[in-house]
Amino acid sequence: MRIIKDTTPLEDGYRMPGEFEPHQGCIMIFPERPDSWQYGAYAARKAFVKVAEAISFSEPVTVCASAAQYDNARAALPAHIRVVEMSSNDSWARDYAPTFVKNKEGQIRGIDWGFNAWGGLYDGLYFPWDKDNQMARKLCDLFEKDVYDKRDFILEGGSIHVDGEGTCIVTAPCLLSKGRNPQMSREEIEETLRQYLGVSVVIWLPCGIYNDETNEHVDNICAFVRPGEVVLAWTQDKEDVQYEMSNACLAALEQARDARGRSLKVHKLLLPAPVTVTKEECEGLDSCDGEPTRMPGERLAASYVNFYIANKNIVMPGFGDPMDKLAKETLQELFPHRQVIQIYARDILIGGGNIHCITQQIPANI
Ligand code: KQY
Repeated sequence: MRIIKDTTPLEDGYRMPGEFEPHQGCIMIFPERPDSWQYGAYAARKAFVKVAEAISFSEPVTVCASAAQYDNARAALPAHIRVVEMSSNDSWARDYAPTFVKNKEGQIRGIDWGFNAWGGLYDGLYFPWDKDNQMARKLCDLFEKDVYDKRDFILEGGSIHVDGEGTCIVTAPCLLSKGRNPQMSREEIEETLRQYLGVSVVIWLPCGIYNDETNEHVDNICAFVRPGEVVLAWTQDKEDVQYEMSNACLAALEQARDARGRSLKVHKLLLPAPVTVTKEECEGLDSCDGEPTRMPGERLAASYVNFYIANKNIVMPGFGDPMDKLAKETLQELFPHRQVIQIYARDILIGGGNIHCITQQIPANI
């Protein structure tokens, strides 16, 4: 594996493909961390296994597990899913597995962004994060991909969505947060995204999902379903704090033009009723640096937008909410050539993210 420091993907003719483009596989990480996953992570593991199985109908899945969890992961996952021992601090493959880019010949390279647990010592979510930060490079080695060293720029995979045709969507509270790249201006951040993702237009949303502890990652509020079309997390409840937030995002999307000069078609994906964490769930979580990880009644950032687009299916969360059915139908209409599989994901949500956050696609080399 070559570590590339002197050129950028744009200079070398690489771009980040849309998630809806063909994949050669998907990466996940087995859950273990006791202040993220309640009661020994047993329920979370079951949900992760269901997600891995659903994706494996479409594409090969590799699950990384610590030495301590290797036997459990191997026993819990079917034989056709590869398990490799790799240490990490937690299980968010979207955020610290490599972002992969591709050139016209179908060659794939990885990007190793800096990772500091969503805000480092300023407002990060745990310490240390050193093992997470090593994963992109280790995974590029494992998958035999050359890797761009961009550790001097803090970015998580869940904070970007691209259409593969030159457009990237981000949220301002995340990309401009003080815990990530406070020394950089918005223009400098945009230029970095241009150079590394091979995009020409960056669309800035003013916010994400209420109480999303990632500083409001885009992958919980808005996602491309194909070039020119996005889904946006939506509520009709004017009393909900999310109402203004989703409306502000709609206004930004309606104003925007993508890299090809198109206006975006926005499909609204209604949210479930607010999901809050219970006292019993909180009691199953270890404290984080001596502080309670979650407080009973805390609202979790539940959103159906946090789905994964696999080659032949869509793997989306359900919350045991009456809206689950409508959300599934909406995504099925938007992806008529993929089968939508809905997985009960409360046990992933309690960790602070959802199905998109625990997966990272590797583009196909075609
Ligand atoms: O990408 C994500 N949504 C990850 C959030 C991690 C939270 C750690 N508890």
